[in-house]
Amino acid sequence: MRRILFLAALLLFPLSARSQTIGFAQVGAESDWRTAFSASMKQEAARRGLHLLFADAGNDVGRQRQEVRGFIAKHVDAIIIAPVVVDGWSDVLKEAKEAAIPVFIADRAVRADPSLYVARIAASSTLEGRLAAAWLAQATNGKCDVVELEGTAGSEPALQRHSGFLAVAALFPDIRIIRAGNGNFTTEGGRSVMTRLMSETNNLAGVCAVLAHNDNMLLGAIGVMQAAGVHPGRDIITVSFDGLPNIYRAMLAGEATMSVEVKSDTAPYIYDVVQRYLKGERSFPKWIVIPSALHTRADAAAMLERHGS
Ligand code: GYE
Repeated sequence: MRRILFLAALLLFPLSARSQTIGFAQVGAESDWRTAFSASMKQEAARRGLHLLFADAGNDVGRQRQEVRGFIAKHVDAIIIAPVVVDGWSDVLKEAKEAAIPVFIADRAVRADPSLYVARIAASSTLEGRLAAAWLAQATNGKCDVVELEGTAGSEPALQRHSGFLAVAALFPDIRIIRAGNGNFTTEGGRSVMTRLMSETNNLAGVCAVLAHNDNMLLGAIGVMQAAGVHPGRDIITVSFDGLPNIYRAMLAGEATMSVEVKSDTAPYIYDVVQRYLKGERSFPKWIVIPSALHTRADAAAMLERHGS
């Protein structure tokens, strides 16, 4: 009898009282944005009493797929993936589905059958690119030769910021991307690609703006421009994405012009969806969009304050 009571108690023990184990497959640590996002995911997991398995893929999608397979083998309660690149996910997502482990996509997108994951919680890189082009068109009366610093090849923000920008820029025949190069979303990558682009354009002769797919690449590029006697923020308009403290500092120093802020403290939105799912809720929009907003020097000081720095 005692034994039966014990078993019954075990069965009735509410699932929510058990610590949930969540596997999070993170891209890497390539940028300030990424570091801030990782911190948000770790802090919020601790606050909610979630057991977080955190895997840093070092920007390598092969390694990231293996890490997700490791989570499946451990029978975690849920998996969150911030995918390095959009392609190559279908098999792993099917394996998670077969193991009945729900998958949530955070930040970057995947190109896979949407029925293979519960929902994506992320900002719209397309909208960010459009906003950047609309702002630039207005700032330059629709006339601007642009040099573009691209993020990781095949990653959703690099693809969509580029195509979103082009979609609006195409409405202005005198806005053109005249050169582009890949800086992998890192400060060092921004430095090296800018060094090459400077020599190809005779130190940006005739160039009106630098469009960087993230703040870190732009911060690297700013140093290179300055060393060559070009003054970003004055001679050259700068447009970037992320909106983290270092870019607002550069704006206040007159070295950067505009950044589209991409929220990085998004863990509460993400875990809300995951935990609601684990409690039994089943109807979620496929894409829960986190809004992005544009900032210039006019509100750089206020933004720094908001970041507490
Ligand atoms: O803009 C960049 C990072 O996926 C939104 O990845 C993210 C991007 C972010 O490396 O700094």
